[in-house]
Amino acid sequence: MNHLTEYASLLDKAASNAKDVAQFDPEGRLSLDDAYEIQSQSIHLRLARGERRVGVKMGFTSRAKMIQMGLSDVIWGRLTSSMQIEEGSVVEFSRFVRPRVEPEIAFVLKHALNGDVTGPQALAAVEAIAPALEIIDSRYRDFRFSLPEVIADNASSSGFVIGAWQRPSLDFSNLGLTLNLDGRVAQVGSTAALLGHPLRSLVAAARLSAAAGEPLQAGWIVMAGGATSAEWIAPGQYVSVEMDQLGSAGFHVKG
Ligand code: 0L1
Ligand code: MG
Repeated sequence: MNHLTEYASLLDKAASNAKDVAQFDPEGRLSLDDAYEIQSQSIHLRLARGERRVGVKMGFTSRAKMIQMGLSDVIWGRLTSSMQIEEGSVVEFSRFVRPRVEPEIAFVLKHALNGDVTGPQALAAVEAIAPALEIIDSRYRDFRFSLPEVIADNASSSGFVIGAWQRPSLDFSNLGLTLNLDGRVAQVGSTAALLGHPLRSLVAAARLSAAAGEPLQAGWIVMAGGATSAEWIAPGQYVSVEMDQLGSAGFHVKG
């Protein structure tokens, strides 16, 4: 077993058992290619247990966050079937290490999208859009990680909730939204926080997935990235996103 395979197994166990792990590359010496290889191998362990690949999540999609992290590009992770949480359902808090939530917009594709595409080409491949929530849950102790480590850890992705799908005919470039905890507004934002337009995040997803040899497929979901800062979640809470024109999505956290 080489060290990348060992790290993939370590992170897979941490996610499956909701048990945090020590950092293995705190100085960020691993290359980003190696970090994505660890991510890929850890997702293959899930697929080998019967999970299905259902799409892609985009991370660090706000310019401010990208600059803060010293990045010149967004990061991405892989979505599997067990990560999807039914809208309105109850989620056990114990399935996470130290979860946070962020409001997003989700796309579902009707056509594959492969490589460098324009915004209009990306839009033409979209079947529907929906308000969504991503649960991010770093598997590293004390929520401390380097850039290669967070990439290896599937960009902290742990779960996602999607509201009612709607045709992408409305202008979704700048929809106001709130992230609510027990009905109280915790964050206010706009879909414009996603690289200026959420479609840019989909274009980036098409480019990065194709470069990894896994082009976006018809039927896949793309979580376009956090539109506000993330909020910690706690047992007993009802967590929701309300988006102008698109509606809402939410879930309950069971203690
Ligand atoms: O933007 C993202 O979804 C990536 C989040 C990864 C870092 C974190 O755990 O905050
Ligand atoms: Mg996110």
